[in-house]
Amino acid sequence: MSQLVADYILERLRAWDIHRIYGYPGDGINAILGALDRAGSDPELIQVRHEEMAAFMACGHAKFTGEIGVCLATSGPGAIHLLNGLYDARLDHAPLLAIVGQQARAALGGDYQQEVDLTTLFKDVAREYVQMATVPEQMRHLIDRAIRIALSERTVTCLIVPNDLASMEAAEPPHEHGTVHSSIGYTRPRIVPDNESLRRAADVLNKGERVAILAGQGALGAEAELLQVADTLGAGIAKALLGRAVVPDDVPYVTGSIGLLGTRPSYELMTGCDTLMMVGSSFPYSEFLPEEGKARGVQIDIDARLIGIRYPMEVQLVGDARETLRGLQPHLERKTDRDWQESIAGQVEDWWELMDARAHDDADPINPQRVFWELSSRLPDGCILTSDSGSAANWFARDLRLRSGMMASLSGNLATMGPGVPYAIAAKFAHPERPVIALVGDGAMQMNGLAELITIAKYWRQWSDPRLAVLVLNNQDLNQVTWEQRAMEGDPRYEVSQSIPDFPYARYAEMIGLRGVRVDEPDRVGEAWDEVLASDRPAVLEAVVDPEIPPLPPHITFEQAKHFAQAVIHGDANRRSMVRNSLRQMLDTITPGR
Ligand SMILES: Cc1ncc(C[n+]2csc(CCOP(=O)(O)OP(=O)(O)O)c2C)c(N)n1
Ligand SMILES: [Mg+2]
Repeated sequence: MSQLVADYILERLRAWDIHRIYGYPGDGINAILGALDRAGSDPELIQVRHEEMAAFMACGHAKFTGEIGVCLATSGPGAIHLLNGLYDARLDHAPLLAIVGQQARAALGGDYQQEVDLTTLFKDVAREYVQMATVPEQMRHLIDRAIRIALSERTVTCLIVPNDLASMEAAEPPHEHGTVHSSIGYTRPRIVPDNESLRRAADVLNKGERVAILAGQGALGAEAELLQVADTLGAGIAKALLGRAVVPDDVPYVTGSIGLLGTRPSYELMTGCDTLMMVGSSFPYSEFLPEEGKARGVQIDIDARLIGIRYPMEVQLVGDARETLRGLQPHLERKTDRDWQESIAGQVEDWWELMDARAHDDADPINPQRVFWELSSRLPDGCILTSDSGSAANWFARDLRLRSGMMASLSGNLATMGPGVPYAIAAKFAHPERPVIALVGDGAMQMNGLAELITIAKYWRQWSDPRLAVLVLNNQDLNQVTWEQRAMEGDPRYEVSQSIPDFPYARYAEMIGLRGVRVDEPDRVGEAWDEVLASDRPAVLEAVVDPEIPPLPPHITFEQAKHFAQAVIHGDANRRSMVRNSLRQMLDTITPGR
């Protein structure tokens, strides 16, 4: 039976075990859409509101499954819209294939309508592989290579398909000179360092008296191994944001997140250690790592390009985190002196008490930390959390006690606004039986989250467990940046850029058939969570929160305190409540000696 190139593309995707595509139509991909229609629902097309969201969803799919995510957009404007989501995937090493349409081959180079040089446009974000198909015989290896390269390099690849080509008859490459004969399939190799390197690493770790472990997303799936190594070494474990769920927060020596959004115990762990082991992380901020020369370094990463670039490492182990930790374990000696780990555990305990106290600090009307504190004890088993960029990311990083079996992600390296809701949608499609919770600011909701609620309203009935809660922090402010302006520039809040309009998030949710709960009293936050987490359909929890609660770093530097004071002196419009609400919090975070 004859088959069009478009049908062939889908058949090949199926052969690669790809069954879902996030996309948006346009005449550059009409042939592919026709083929999707003929294909029934394998692969199924999930229709989004905006192509950037399709890219975020494909990225979310990759992050929550370990599989490749696929998105589809039309030529010109559709392709351009994908870009930010593709960069999000690229920077966080999520494998993703973007399929985009293009004008007919005969028109290319003719300043034709919607003609954009897509190969050049995608050359940076998909630099490992971006190709435009020109003849049907090429299609097989273009797909095979785009997928295999995305998976093996954990990156973004792009396939550009001119619309006339997609509706031509499909053809396999003939057995002759100048053709390529590819095949499907990718098996992740077992990558482990040699024994000599493991022994050298163990020697460094055994000699250390105060070992700190920093784990990132590369350590996902290595929970047991990390905890065993940390136990043997009497170490503490701090987590990079993308590794938020690598080890649970109810382990006494897990210090939580690191960095600007991190915890004080993580900061102390890094500044107090004499040996640092980084596992599957490329956490960028050196001021949160030990000072050069103060600690010996061991690093485990699957990608040699990412080793030894954040802190000088004495032993570099290129390998899979779990396998490498397993290989390391027999060489490690159990530390008899447990003081270091016990002191870490003590700090962690104090920290959680501080979080509790902070969550209950007065605010007008609700302290955002209270919203997360109330959620923390209510997190359903096996839930998946997504966070947007903004103040929510701080509380996501600090205030939630994740348990084993949960998943969590955000835009780690690009730190873009917008992925909170689309990641959550992708999580529901990938794991319909698990409750999903998105933590999003009102700015991000207005940027795109509100529109993607429509996607949720369209699809939620397909999910076996309908629970998808979207928390909106209604503070009528682009708060994270407001605080950055204060703390980093010493500038007062710039009303023109920072203030955003109020919007009835909960009522809007109700209007489109979802559940909507609005809460503006601190003591009602708990029941509001109970309600949305028990809802028979996706729900928006709109929490009216105080923008004057500082999402400050765990250690505030003298410089930042000075800037903050300056902002106040310069007449920050909100200074009275700001001073009342935040000075105390700031003081209890100042690190002695800084
Ligand atoms: C696409 C994009 N634009 C701008 C920024 C800069 N930025 C980071 S957080 C933020 C404010 C987010 O505001 P909102 O979503 O309301 O969250 P809040 O901090 O107020 O809780 C901005 C503007 C960004 N990270 N990404
Ligand atoms: Mg806001």
